[in-house]
Amino acid sequence: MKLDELHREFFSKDYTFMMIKPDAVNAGHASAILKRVEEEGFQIRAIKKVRLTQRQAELFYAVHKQRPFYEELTRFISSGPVIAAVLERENAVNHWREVIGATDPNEAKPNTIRKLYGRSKGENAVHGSDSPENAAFETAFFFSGLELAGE
Ligand code: 3AN
Repeated sequence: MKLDELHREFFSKDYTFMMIKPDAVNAGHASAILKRVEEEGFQIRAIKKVRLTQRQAELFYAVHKQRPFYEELTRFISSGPVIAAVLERENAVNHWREVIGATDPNEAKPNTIRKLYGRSKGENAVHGSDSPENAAFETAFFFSGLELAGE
């Protein structure tokens, strides 16, 4: 069975991967962000708090390897614990990206999570997958089949 077949077996709707970044965890915004997740109609299918090593962060963000902020980004993401979760909902990827808002909190719409809790382009409180393919990769990076399918 391919990984995407396992995911299809586990989820009945679309899903996305989200992460509350170290800035928001450290500032005590995690519970407000998770409340918003539920208010937006997402079901939290898996969740964990974990501190990545810089090497693990480099692998997670490998698609951004050539970007000038790669080193800064991976150093920041590994600077403290993150809360990673898999969220299920219709149109999950697009809806979560609307809820979090633009990468730069200054450009994010009112009431988006990055507008409310972000500080800068790097320290912008949350992550959201940008496509169903990346949601599958990111989910598999953080959560095993055992964790997804456990009772
Ligand atoms: P998004 O997370 O909105 O899809 P991307 O794909 O442009 O944004 O960037 C990936 C990650 O890199 C973002 N989560 C963001 O925090 C970080 N990032 C983007 N631009 C910068 C920057 N100029 N300086 C530091 N970090 C950045």
